[in-house]
Amino acid sequence: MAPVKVFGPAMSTNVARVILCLEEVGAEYEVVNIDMKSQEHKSPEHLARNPFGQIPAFQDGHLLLWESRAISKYVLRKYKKDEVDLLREGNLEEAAMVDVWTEVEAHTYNPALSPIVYQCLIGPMMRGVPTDEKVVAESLEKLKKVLEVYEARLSKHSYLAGDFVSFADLNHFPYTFYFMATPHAALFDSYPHVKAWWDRLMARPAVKKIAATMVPPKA
Ligand SMILES: N[C@@H](CCC(=O)N[C@@H](CS)C(=O)NCC(=O)O)C(=O)O
Repeated sequence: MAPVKVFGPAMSTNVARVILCLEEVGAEYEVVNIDMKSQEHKSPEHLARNPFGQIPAFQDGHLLLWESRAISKYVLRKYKKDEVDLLREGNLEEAAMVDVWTEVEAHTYNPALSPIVYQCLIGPMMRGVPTDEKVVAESLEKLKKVLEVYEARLSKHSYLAGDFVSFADLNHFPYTFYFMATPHAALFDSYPHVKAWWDRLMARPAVKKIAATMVPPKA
């Protein structure tokens, strides 16, 4: 059977989220690079895969998907095994907690943390746009409040959804990985349970493998 395809530069955060899930479940896959500099993501071929002209896109035979979190869930459902069950859909309460913390990542954590990554790394290093320190300072204040909630949660459970690793945790990997290359990485040291959780995630073989391919732009 042809391997599933992920379209987009592997180093890109939302693409890395999908690739990490493919690695976690041990699926065979192919990464098809999309050249963002030449606007390939806005080409008719790519718009047929993702009508919003963004990366990632994903193909499994006739099925075309976009939105990295939705693609990731498809991958985790399709390749679920007893020993790799990252959505816990066999248990209503556990699955609900995975959903809760997956939503928290998308709507609370990421909006606080990702502007710092854009301002400190992606803008200055890849697009020649200087860091807006006001945006960074405001985002850091938001992030501290979010991390206080994470610290409380992770002082009671080893992972976000409970005492089991899940998609809710893995979902945090790409942006947090790049955050750790910003001058503000030490912020996590103030939240020991969050830091220990991050270190546990970084020790996972699939995470190590993907991290080795994602060289952060130099700050
Ligand atoms: N919510 C989408 C966001 C996708 C997204 O923002 N992709 C960026 C790259 S990381 C992109 O394609 N940017 C180019 C554009 O929007 O034109 C997802 O999770 O897949």
